[in-house]
Amino acid sequence: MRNRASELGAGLPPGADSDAIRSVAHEPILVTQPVLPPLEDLLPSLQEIWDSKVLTNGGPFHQRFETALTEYLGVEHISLFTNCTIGLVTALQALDIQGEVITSPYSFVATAHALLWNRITPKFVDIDPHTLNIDPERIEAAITASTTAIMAIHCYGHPCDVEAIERIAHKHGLKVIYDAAHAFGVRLPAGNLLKHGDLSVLSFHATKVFNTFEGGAIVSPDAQTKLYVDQLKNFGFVDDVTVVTPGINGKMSEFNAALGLLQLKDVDRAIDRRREIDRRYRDMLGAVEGIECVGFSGEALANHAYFPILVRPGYPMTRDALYHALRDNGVLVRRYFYPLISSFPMYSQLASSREENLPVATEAAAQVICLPIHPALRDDQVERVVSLIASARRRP
Ligand code: T4K
Repeated sequence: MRNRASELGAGLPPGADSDAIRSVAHEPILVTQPVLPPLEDLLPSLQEIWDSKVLTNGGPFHQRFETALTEYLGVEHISLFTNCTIGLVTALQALDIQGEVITSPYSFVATAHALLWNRITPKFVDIDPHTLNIDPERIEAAITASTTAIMAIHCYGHPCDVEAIERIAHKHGLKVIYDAAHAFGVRLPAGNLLKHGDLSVLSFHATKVFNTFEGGAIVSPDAQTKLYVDQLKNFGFVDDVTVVTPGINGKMSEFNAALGLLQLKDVDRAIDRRREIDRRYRDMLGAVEGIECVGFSGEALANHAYFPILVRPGYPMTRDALYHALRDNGVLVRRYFYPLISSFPMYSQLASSREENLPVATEAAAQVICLPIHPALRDDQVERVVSLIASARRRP
């Protein structure tokens, strides 16, 4: 059997680089790693929770974290959630979305599952080849009498073409929900990304730029919508004897909120380190034939949540060969987002799931690899990843 690990690194000239790679060959490099505060910094908050015995249901940490987040994110109305997926399900309920919703197949499966959980039919449209976000030009042709909304994803934290999407939504009377799971801290040159659309939903999962272990939030445009979202995430209660809507339990606990409050202090530094890593990758991979870095380059407005590359036909190996070779060398890269959501069995029968409807997404899913990026990633590890990619040899 062919030794994939030896195919990478075999093309390196003898010397420091190849020696370094060989010496760290089995140190695993994770695609991401959560940022955590020093444990002792969290202990006073834990003590407060233990003393008060208020563990959940909108306690003091929940309220403080919610306020701190509105300030950090520059939005007025935010509702904390147990995770982004429940946030997406609730957002659809809050806007009373039914029928068909236009969305992208190039995302984490939770985006479309939130639709199915509401018995809404996803209508997949293709993506833009540069941003890998939903292509606004494809949306209009997919609108039918049953279409009620657009669910767009700021994939990898790269902003959607919000102006174009909202023009179409306005013209056709559609709601817009942004799956902003990847978009914490992303800024637009003008305005606030999270103020676009009817609702935006964030994720604070362990693998995200900003984490509360598990967690998420819905950004609402006004106090009335936030109030309804808050009722929906608390079983529909408005007071202890009145239930106005069939809500769910989407509440964030005091532990997660206390952690979030602390995490906010360091998130800018974490994003700055991600930006440095992004720049290093782009500088070094720019010269590698057949490797294309996705998204916008190290500009100050991005959060650098992911570092996706596309392995084009000009590269000496296929995407999957590179993926396995990197993993065999301890670089635990991931293929976000392969397979396409539209290919999973609960979606594949839909007419919009046909491959010929989704050529750009199909190609991206076949070529993408997300490289390791997180604040604890060292420069020598970035160099090792790049050296492995740059040293691949074409198979005879
Ligand atoms: N919408 C979009 C566009 C999303 O990407 C997601 C989630 C959602 C909605 C839903 O958000 P949440 O409901 O989760 O808030 C991960 C995450 O579980 C998922 O949150 C995320 N997107 C998705 C893209 O990736 P996996 O299966 O790749 O994670 P896992 O466990 O393999 O972790 C990846 C690496 O991270 C590991 O190699 C090691 C490291 N890791 C991970 C965890 C969980 C740690 O070091 N510590 C940890 O605790 O799904």
